[in-house]
Amino acid sequence: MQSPERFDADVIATYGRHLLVRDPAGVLLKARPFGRALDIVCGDRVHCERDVHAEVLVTGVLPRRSVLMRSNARARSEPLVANLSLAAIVVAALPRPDPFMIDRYLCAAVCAGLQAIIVVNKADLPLRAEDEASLAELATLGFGVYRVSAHEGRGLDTLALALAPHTSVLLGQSGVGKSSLIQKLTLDGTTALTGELMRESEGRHTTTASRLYTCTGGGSIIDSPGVRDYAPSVDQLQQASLGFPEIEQHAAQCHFADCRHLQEPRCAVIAAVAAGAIAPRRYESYRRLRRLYEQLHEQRGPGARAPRR
Ligand SMILES: Nc1nc2c(ncn2[C@@H]2O[C@H](COP(=O)(O)OP(=O)(O)OP(=O)(O)O)[C@@H](O)[C@H]2O)c(=O)[nH]1
Ligand SMILES: [Mg+2]
Ligand SMILES: [Zn+2]
Repeated sequence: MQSPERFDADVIATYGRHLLVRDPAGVLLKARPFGRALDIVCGDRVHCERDVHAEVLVTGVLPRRSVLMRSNARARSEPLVANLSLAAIVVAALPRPDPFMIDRYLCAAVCAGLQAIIVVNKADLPLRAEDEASLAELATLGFGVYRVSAHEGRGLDTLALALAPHTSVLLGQSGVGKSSLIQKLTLDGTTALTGELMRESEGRHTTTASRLYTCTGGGSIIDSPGVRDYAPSVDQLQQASLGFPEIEQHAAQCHFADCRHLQEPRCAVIAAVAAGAIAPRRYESYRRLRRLYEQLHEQRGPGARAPRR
């Protein structure tokens, strides 16, 4: 019998058990996983086999360089997208930004070893003063803030330059304009707002599955479905700082090695907040994420308590 044709491919999109992969010649092929155990996400690189019926089967996932994860409703970690180097958190004047969600995305990105930036889309609409203030805090911490407008084309060249060296993912609430940006930044994103990964919701198109596109200015970018809420994976968060760079900076000076920076005596983080070196809103965000982190650990049941360090 003729041996099957074997090749490695990039996963462009997944819809349940249906996969879209790109072969070495750049051809998009429908594929399906061979076996139940494979957990495949957009951005994965996979081993493929074309069987006698010319069907493409994915037989294995190559080791991931990076993976962005989330906690699901049962507090288990789930991969969202793989092999990326940058996470772009998209916000807009409307729907109003949720600074705590932005912080959770930033923490997850930092802990996954990714570079993280904020993209403020709809620059044609004014942001509220308090939203400007939280963006200014993030800029101070070193996160790049890019002001763009998919509608007016403003800031897109600068953003394209920042994305060029990377495989990135656009993350953020539904309606901030992720797919609109993909349409402007990519060669193949013309269908991002109308394609098969869309669903009509409240009279507009909303993305239902992640998909990888090729940027006009270099690099690749993943469009992802908007979420109401995002919980990072508890397995991935760094235990001392949960991924907050300014907490990380002070945590080493805390009296207790396993300090949670909540009410422990001689906590350097609490002292830094009191001294004005850590923004109170960011510290509040840290406390909320710490509570969520411990709650997710508890949810996993006895024997799976939050490790103190
Ligand atoms: N004013 C303004 N509106 C914009 C801009 N970019 C996108 N929009 C509008 O914002 C709405 C949502 O855009 P989408 O691109 O579908 O948003 P999304 O983030 O992909 O949403 P989901 O797929 O549901 O997560 C649409 O009505 C767009 O026309 C912009 O730069 N300015
Ligand atoms: Mg979309
Ligand atoms: Zn502390």
